[in-house]
Amino acid sequence: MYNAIALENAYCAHNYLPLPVVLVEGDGVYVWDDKGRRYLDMMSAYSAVSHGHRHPRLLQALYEQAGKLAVVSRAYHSDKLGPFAKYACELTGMDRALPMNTGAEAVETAIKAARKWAYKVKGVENDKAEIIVCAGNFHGRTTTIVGFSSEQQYRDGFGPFSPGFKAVPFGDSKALEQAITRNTAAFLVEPIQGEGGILVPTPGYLAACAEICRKHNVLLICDEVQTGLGRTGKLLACQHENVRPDGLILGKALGGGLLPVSLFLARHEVMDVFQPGDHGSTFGGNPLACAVGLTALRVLVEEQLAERSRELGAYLKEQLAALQSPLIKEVRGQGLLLGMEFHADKISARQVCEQLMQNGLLSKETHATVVRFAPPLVITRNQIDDAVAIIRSTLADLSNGNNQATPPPSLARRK
Ligand code: IF1
Repeated sequence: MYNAIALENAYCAHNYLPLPVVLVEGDGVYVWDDKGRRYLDMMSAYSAVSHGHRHPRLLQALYEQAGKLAVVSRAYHSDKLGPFAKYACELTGMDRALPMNTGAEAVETAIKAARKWAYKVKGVENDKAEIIVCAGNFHGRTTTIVGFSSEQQYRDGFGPFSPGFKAVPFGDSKALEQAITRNTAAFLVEPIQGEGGILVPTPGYLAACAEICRKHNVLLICDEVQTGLGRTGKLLACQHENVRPDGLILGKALGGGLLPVSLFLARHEVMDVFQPGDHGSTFGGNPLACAVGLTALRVLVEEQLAERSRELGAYLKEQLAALQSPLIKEVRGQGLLLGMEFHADKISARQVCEQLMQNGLLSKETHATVVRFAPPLVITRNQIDDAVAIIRSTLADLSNGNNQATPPPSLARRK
């Protein structure tokens, strides 16, 4: 048997530092490693697996469409794109959708739409359009996007960067208003900053931003790649604030945990700036992606995953907040997008993740001090209780200086 980790290390770029576990199978909220050990997946591939691993309806949609027609390019129509775009627009209250594959591509699409809208509709002088973003943002890894990141590592060595972006502090609507000029095309924001450390702004922030944008004829574009599709307890996180943005970016869970599927959605006035030939993608909107994406949206609605996320997220947050470990600084988040921040002088988030893994629970740190808990939205209350029990005993062991805890027997067995 080959050594999977050694092979990756030998033949893959070293742009990640994965936890030392080799996953071979998944089902619902569980994944299994190559030794038959089961883990509770409390990361869900950064929210891409909100429906759980190998959801039967999504698998059926995938198999059926793959057996019929998968990729044709946008040089032709297909019978699957229209129904997917229609349902996505109806659910989100947007007028039109532009299909792409990854989140970063949909963010790039939003940037192009905002700039072209600024020139063609708002009347901004050519090449002067500005987009305001937030400090601590995460919108992807393309050269344009990392150019407006405030994270040094994401930028270092990758310049020169695209001009036309300006950062304001996240959570400060006055700073947004002050930064707006007559050249401002759009404000691009995550309703909750994920990579930023699961940062939830004070209530009223997004609504205030929406008001300011409307007043100054600036587009509000919400990046809901991570917060969207039920993750925070509503279909969209901006719905917590009754905000309807001018542009909306979806990805991750839109692919049902099976494929990369993303959308940029917008109002007519914004999307209508695109003419044939302005933008596109070989794979964006392919029939296979559309069949899976449409089913992902339907399952989300029919299985009431947003409601589950709201109820079970509140329950999980309450349980985590009650842990009272001296290592914990704060528990925060909304719905099933939660972060646990640790005291930097006591322990690193990476150490916590390594020990959680030993004990049968997978998570991932963000920055040095925050561990995220974002399980598939299909998780049950009992499974949340299991997760909390593992987290409790792991933290107890870590604060006693014992980091060789044995896994609870129920999680050590084979499926
Ligand atoms: C990585 C974080 C999560 C995103 C938002 C766009 C994208 C993302 C709000 C781009 C992607 C990812 C990518 C992944 C890690 C990850 C992440 F830790 F960086 F912040 F989820 F929490 N907008 N997020 O969160 O989407 O092009 O990747 O499909 O390692 O880069 P993508």
